[in-house]
Amino acid sequence: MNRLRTLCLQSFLTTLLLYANPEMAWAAASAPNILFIMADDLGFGDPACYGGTGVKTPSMDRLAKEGLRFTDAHATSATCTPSRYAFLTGEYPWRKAGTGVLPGDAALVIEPMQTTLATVLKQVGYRTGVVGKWHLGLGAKGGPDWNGHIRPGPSELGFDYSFLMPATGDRVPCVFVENQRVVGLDPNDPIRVSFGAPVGNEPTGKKNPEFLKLHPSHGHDQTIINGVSRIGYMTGGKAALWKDEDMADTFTARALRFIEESRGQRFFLYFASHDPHVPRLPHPRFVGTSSSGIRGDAIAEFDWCVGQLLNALDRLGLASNTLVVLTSDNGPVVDDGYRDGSVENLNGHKPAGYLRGGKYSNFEAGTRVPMLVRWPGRIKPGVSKALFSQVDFIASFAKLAGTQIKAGQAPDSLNALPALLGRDRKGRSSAVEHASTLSLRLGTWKYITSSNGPKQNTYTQTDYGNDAAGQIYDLSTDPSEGTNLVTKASDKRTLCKESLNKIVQQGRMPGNPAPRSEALK
Ligand code: NG6
Ligand code: CA
Repeated sequence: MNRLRTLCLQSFLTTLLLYANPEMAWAAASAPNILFIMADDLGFGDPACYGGTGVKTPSMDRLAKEGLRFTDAHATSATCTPSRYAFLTGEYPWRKAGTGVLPGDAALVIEPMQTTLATVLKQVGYRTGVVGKWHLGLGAKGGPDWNGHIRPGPSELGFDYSFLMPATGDRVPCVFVENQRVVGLDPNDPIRVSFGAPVGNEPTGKKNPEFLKLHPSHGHDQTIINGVSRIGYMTGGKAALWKDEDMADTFTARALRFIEESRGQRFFLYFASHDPHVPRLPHPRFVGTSSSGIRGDAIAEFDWCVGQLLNALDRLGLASNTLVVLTSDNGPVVDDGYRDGSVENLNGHKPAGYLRGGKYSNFEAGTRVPMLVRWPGRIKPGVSKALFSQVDFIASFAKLAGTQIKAGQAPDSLNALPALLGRDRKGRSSAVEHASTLSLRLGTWKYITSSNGPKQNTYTQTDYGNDAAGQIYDLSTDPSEGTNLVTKASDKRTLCKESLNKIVQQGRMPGNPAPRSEALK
């Protein structure tokens, strides 16, 4: 009897707490697991289901067949760090200083107080994990302590589990960090990292090209690790160094373990592949499998990882209750600093498809990326032309999980769940694109603010999309941004300019609630 009374009291108190403190709420009963797969530099034209001819992508094609294939989905930015910052925080990265492409020893750019996708989902009971490329910095001001417990990091941002490549494959340190400690570190061989003066006596690409199995085409000539010279200097940590060729297998194994161990608990897994970013060193079993050189082989490796994850969902009976999203952090690049034959071997494959530009570019291919969304029984398979921005995932997933974001947080994120689920085929009315300058998409119009930068990147051969006079394109008739209508469509230009100025000045996306502090004024 006493036990019964205690139980009743407990459940009464829990109910009371849930009402009094929304942070103790649980996800809506219908909320699915979320498997979020982010490729690195995968282009709009790369997957076969987007018209790519250079590599077979059966797993991505499967997602396209079983889910929604978006044709106008965007990363916020044309490079990695800003794009991932926006994806996790719901804030356009150009609002915050220090969110450009980070060196490998940068401090964490997201404040531990900031709301993130992981904190939102964790607070309603999701088990949250991140596996793969991070590139958002680690540790407090001054950078991470590679030889200790690295704090703050993913756990301070709401992730229960993390297994990271700290920055990029072409930047030191070349070690994995699991739950904020370097994996396999020998305390007698401490790690030192520098992006300024050299540290240690390790060979460098500049001085010792004879040790290289992959040669740089530009930059990337500092410490040599696994026969590849990188950006930055590193010494120590010999036992912990990764082998690039095994990276995809390592990430996949960790991701599968995370999914298996989450059984019975709702999960959010952010799987951030390194493929097909440079240096491209896929496992030997993928080398030569594509018809577009090593870049195609790296995409084949990525597609294999996707297949492993989808198979695991099937095997564990989780597929119908898991929302799968697959996208990329920015547009494609072919020569991004190593002489790996990618340019010579493209064989007619067009990484950006019919779009103009690529990674780093203000043109559409800078930010418009593949996006596949699958939730069996809940999303009708097909193609969606909805304009979508990755900055909207946080508000959309909050809605999906039946929770709310605190006022003032995720200021640029709008609930785009109806678009993700295929019920809204128009999507956003406007979205900001970010490369060397800001652009605005207003429906099918594309406005690029005037910018004096170079026209073309001499190494990557990408059109940057800089023009001092400003640019406006009508994508409904000119999807490849060939005809600048800056003089002819000056009314549209003015409209776009005013809309963009408003978004910039207001500090949040119009339609989003004012920050709490502002609302109280
Ligand atoms: C550039 C690197 C490029 C790549 C990029 C970041 C050079 C010459 N180029 O600075 O190789 O690492 O940064 O890519 O060093 S991203 O996908 O992480 O944004
Ligand atoms: Ca990238």
